[in-house]
Amino acid sequence: MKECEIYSDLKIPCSSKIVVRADGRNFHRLARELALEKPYDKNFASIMTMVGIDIFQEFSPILVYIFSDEINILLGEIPFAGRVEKIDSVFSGFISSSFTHNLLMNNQDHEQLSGPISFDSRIVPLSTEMVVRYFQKRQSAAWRNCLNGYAYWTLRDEHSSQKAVQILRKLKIKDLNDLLFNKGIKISELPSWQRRGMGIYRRDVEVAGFNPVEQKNVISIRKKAFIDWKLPRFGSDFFEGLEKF
Ligand SMILES: Nc1nc2c(ncn2[C@@H]2O[C@H](COP(=O)(O)OP(=O)(O)OP(=O)(O)O)[C@@H](O)[C@H]2O)c(=O)[nH]1
Ligand SMILES: [Mg+2]
Repeated sequence: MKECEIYSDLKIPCSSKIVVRADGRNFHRLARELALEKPYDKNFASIMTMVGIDIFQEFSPILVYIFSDEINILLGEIPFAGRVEKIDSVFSGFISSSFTHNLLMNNQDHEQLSGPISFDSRIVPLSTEMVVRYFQKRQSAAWRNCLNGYAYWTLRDEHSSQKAVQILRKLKIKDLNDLLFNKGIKISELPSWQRRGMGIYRRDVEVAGFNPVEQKNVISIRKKAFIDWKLPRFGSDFFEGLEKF
């Protein structure tokens, strides 16, 4: 029956980088089950970054970019000989499992969960020039998500969820800003990770060690995966500074 596995030979085009983008399935429900803080829950965001660290250790990507329940993984070296089905299935499986593992390790009561947690996954092949534009777009989505999230929960003080969504649809960015400002929320003063998302990438860190020959403590510089909670706005300079880009 091998001949029926018609997608198994599907491969990523040569000479492109790829982003694997994963998204939590039905996390609206999961947020309710875990009683996450609205619109942003730091503990949930932290668990998402732990998934990012697991991805870093397993697949050595250039960058992992996270906001809400979305994880973007920029890979320079394409794994599994570029086989699309293999990459998509392994990444979504790995991420679902890592998320559940980290959630439970962080004292989350598993009885709160109504069932298994899953992430979907898709592959986006990109030329090097398109990478910056791709991540700028995702960061704009993070910003929109932030505005909408605060505006939605502000409207929910007075309206049903259906009505709040209906009002939200009609509001332009300026109206959203005004709505939040009138409620005393200064959107530009919200934590950076809520407005711009979180990044994980390798950078130089100082590591303390002991030199047995010279019998003294030494500080050396190592590249280590680092969680950036205060990302800048994405631009070429950020990507040119990344290892392996
Ligand atoms: N309360 C709370 N909810 C969050 C947080 N981060 C993500 N979410 C929830 O996750 C959802 C993510 O949006 P979507 O991916 O569009 O919705 P989804 O329910 O996961 O639906 P599918 O991805 O289509 O399966 C948001 O609508 C929120 O309900 C958080 O920090 N706090
Ligand atoms: Mg989702």
